[in-house]
Amino acid sequence: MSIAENSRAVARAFAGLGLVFAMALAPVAVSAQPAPAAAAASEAPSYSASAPAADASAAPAPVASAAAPVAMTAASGVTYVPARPVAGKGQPIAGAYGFQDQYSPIGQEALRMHDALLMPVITAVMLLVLVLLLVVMARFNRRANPVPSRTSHNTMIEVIWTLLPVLILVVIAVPSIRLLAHQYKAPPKGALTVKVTGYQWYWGYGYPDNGGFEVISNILPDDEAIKRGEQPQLGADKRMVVPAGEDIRIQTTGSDVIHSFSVPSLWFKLDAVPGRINERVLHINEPGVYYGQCSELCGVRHGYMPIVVEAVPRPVFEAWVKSQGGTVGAPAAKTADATPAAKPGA
Ligand SMILES: [Cu+2]
Repeated sequence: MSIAENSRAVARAFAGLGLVFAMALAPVAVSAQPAPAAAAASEAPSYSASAPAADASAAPAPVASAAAPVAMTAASGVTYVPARPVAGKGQPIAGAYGFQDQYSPIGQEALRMHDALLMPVITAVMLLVLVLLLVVMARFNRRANPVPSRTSHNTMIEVIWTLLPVLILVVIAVPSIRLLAHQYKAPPKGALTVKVTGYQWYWGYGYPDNGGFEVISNILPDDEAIKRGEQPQLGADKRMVVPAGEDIRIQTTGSDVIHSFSVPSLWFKLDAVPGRINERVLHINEPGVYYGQCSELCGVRHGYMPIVVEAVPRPVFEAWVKSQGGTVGAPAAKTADATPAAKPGA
């Protein structure tokens, strides 16, 4: 009798929790979406009020004089001028939490999955467990329930607590595997190749399709970064310039130890391993400046090798390539610089 009573009580609690589960799921699913945007909006002004941005409003002209490589004019008349970063875009925001806004199709898909699926599921599971714990503490403590039940099985409950997690995992698995497959998509034929080499402790950006030149990118001193409107420790003297709106083949390798090429706002992270080439597609939706850092502990100056990716329209990119002594549209350039980087330790 007490067994039956007990199992009924637990079943009732479970049914009630199902309701809580459903209720928790609904509002979170709705509210999760606007949250990051709201956070970004509320954080943005506080950032723009800080020193670098105030400097930015003063005049864009000093940048040109501060930046070493100034306006670069190609024969076509299109020029490349290093763009000033926009507060809150492609870089961290002071005091913010959560993901940065995404500027690549993969990033947007992944962030959507996080906001609309993973967070609601995690929240609902957490609330369910919390409520179950509270029910157990209130109803089955020694005072409220002096004679404990000796129930050892309840088929219904066991079926539920087996099936429910399986269903949740299936629901998560479908978009998760789809996202994974999208991230492994091979670059299309003819995609621009940029070879990223991690060095102790700076980055090299090689353009094998454009004559094989390599741009060496070092961290800027804090005062210089601030002068250029960049955040301290995130600014670099040379940027990885790429065309916006097209698939780019990024290949990474390490010259000495393992580094990792990572740009959070592009949902891009790829290890740079000595003696190997890793490859992934990078697609940047719109022009802008996007910041990242080495994300594999690589030595004492690991924290001082920032990544600055600047996406520009195609004609501007070609102007920049020419200004670097590179070539545009000549596939013959492939021979120049296939894999010179790996210098395996003596
Ligand atoms: Cu590194």
